Amino acid sequence: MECGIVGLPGAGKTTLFNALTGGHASIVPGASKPNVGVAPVPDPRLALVAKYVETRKVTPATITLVDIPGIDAGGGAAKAGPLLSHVRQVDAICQVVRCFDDSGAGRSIDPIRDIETLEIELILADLQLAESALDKAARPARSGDADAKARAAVLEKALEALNDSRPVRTITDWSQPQQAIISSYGLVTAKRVLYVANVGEDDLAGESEPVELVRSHAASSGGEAVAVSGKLEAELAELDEADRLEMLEALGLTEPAIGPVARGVCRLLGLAVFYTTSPKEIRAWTVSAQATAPQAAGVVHSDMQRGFIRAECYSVDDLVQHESEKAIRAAGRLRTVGKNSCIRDGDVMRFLFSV
Ligand SMILES: Nc1nc2c(ncn2[C@@H]2O[C@H](COP(=O)(O)OP(=O)(O)OP(=O)(O)O)[C@@H](O)[C@H]2O)c(=O)[nH]1
Ligand SMILES: [Mg+2]
Repeated sequence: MECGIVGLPGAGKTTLFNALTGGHASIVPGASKPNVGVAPVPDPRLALVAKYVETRKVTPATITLVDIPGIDAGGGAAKAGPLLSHVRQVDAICQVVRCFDDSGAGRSIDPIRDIETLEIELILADLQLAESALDKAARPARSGDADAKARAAVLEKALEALNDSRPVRTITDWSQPQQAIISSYGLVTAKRVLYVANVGEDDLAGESEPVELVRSHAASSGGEAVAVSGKLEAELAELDEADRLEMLEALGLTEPAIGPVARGVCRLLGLAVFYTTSPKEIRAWTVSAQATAPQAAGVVHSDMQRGFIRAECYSVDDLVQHESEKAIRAAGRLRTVGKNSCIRDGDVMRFLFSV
């Protein structure tokens, strides 16, 4: 799963990126290149699987983060477009919204102003991309090319929203083929948004009014919101595990920010997690919660999807209760699922296949 980090200059994107990935990207303003890093997704259920199933290696699911330089108000598509080219292919967007005091730099706290300012820039950049894509599709569409006609119709509908200052994600009645077309263009406003309210050290619980404003904005626009102190989290990421846990507890926090951020992105994208086990490796995978068993197999290996026969599954809860795969089988709790079954979040799965 991939997530792009966007926001106005100085919102704290790179600080958050460093905190989440344990990276050391420079936080001097005016960077021109994106930072790319990978963060493991914390998962208590994976730890439980590893507790009961013997293995040599435990591999969590990961989230790839792409931190791009700040997009300025009034920069226009010419400025935002090249920056956004780095996040066209990601699955979701994290929009960092400054809720910490930056009055030293002469900036007041006004998260809704900031959210709307950035959104205008994103809409302008998408407008330019969609218009030029429509230009390209128009001629073959006129001469009867069915594929180009379908693309032109999708782009026209997207442009109608953008011209009306609405993000493309507000269009919710795409057919499945149309959804595939719109995704292929990588319009940033077509992606789901996790708003990250970057709070100061005086509001670690995220209870201040600016954070509430971000939450209600997210709720009313089909997004999600989490409150995180990027600066504090970046400091935490520098500590070793024991010191980090001690400091988290002293601050009244239960876990580092990657937890709520990763869960927020999973909820936004409607993802489920499943596990595979072997003596070599136990591993967590993410897949659409609507996926069938063969589609889940395809996340592990395309051969497993192609040659899918059936899958044997059990829940992590069953594993905790029965303490071994053998005992689960003996208790009749092992389920066999076929090609048309949907997966269940939190299942341990073994795929039987033949190619
Ligand atoms: N007090 C406080 N300061 C923060 C926080 N997060 C970031 N900052 C400060 O804000 C400044 C900008 O942080 P960056 O992480 O570089 O922000 P950015 O959004 O990546 O900025 P650009 O890439 O230039 O757009 C730095 O001086 C940070 O130390 C925070 O949670 N609290
Ligand atoms: Mg930055």
